[in-house]
Amino acid sequence: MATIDVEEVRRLSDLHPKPALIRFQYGTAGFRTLGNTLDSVLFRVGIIAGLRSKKLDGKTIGVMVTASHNPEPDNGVKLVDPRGEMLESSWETHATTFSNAATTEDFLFVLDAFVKTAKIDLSKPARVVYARDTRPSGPALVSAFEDGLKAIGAEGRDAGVTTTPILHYLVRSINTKGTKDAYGEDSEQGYFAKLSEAFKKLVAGRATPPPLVIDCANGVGAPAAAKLSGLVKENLLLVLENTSTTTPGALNNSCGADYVKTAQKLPPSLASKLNAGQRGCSLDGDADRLMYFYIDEGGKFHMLDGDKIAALVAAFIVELVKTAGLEGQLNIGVVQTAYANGASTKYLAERLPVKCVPTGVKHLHHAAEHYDIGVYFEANGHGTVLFSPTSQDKLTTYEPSTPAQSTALTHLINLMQLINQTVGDALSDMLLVEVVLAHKSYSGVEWDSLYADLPNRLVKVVVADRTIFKTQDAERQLVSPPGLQKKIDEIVQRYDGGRSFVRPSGTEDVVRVYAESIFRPQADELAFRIAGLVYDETGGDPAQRPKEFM
Ligand code: G16
Repeated sequence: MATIDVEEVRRLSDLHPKPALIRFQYGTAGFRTLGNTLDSVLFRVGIIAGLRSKKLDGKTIGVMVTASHNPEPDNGVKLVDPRGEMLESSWETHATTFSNAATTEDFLFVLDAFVKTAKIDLSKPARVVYARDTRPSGPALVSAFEDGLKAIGAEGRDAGVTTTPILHYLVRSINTKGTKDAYGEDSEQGYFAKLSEAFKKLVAGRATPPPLVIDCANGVGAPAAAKLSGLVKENLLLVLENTSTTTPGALNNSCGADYVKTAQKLPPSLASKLNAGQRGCSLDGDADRLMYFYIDEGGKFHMLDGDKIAALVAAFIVELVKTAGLEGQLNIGVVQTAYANGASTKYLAERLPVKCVPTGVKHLHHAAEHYDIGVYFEANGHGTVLFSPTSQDKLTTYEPSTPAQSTALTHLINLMQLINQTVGDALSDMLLVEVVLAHKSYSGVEWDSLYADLPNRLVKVVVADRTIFKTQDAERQLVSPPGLQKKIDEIVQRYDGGRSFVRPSGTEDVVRVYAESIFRPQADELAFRIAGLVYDETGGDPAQRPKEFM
């Protein structure tokens, strides 16, 4: 059995020393912090990606270098398992352990122990495909990562600068190539061809809608949306805004999906770009989240978030399944998190089974796999639809008995091609929304009127140490710091239809506070009160004490 080339690992590891005093953590979406502290993490991720591939008999593992919605100085990295899904959670712990070994010698010790306990056959091949977003810190981090691949003898395929969902697509396509589960051609071109062809079939014969304005967050979604635009222009005109991928500091700055969701406002840069009633949408920095919006005749901003996307899409799929004659034969369900607006949960639960899980696509994805067709969306616009192997078999072998059944069935089959089932994908989701709007002849107004959102507010609180915050019940209850949940409950009960919860972010050094109520001023006040309580009880940066934000 082959062994680790200890001298080579030592030599390369010495080039990527771990900074003292920083404790890294594989969080909600991998490692994420200031880009200039991540060099050693990237080197070690290269090694762990190689080991993961060896452990899985040479299957290709994905690695994405991105900090998604975070500001530009941040960066991050996450691993993608062979079917394009997030890394198995036990390996998240191993990745954290690797990243925190203080010295090269400590790292060699941890590495050797892990190879033995995980019984990794080092003679197996290792294959890794990787990509990065447009952040300036990306190239140096990729270079550190490549040293990690070299140290473990893994074969790397550089997918260049691309979106997170495209990287997930590539992983699955590479691993299923030539099998009955082949997912698509393993190239960016193959991805765009798959999506655009399915989209064209789904909207054939429908009226061309007014142009859709896309806020690309000045990130990697800009070049990707430009490629897509050229392929779908006969059916859908895309107007790309915030495409400055090389302007320092522009990424996610007062634009993008996270800005829209948190500020509940139109990005200022779009103020003169959107006519009344016209649809607009925002991507985030790596194009895995999507928020829609429109401005009404009175100039009021209306946000169509992940919950509204889930409602639109789930209702459409239920209708198609029924029309196809498959009602009762496919079990359809929706997965949300505690951030889902109470009104959306009510709307969906009246029609379908709805499950609530902790934040993080990995949790939603796994829960959605329990349905034949699982629709999952986080309120922040991150989500997709999964068709289980059973439903795929059923849909492809079912024999419709009427022309209407046949048409609905064809639409469902094309939807399976259009939807990126590996992970939330802003561009795929955008085409999906456009398909439903075209089929239903909905503008943003009709879509928005499916249900009325309960007024809500999301606030970030900078505290001294967010690791003291521990939750239970799908993050709806705090168990630590002790006694804080009781105080939250006491405040919440004073508000009509009040609901609030507090949880530590897994991607930013903050604690998040969510609040909703049946009246706008109360939702804002509740969020502010709870944020103030969290700050006062746990200590925080005085300059960052939550201020009134109405
Ligand atoms: C990531 C995850 C999402 C999560 C978000 C915020 O999104 O993929 O599932 O909702 O972080 O997580 P947290 O509240 O723990 O910071 P992205 O788009 O930043 O990769």
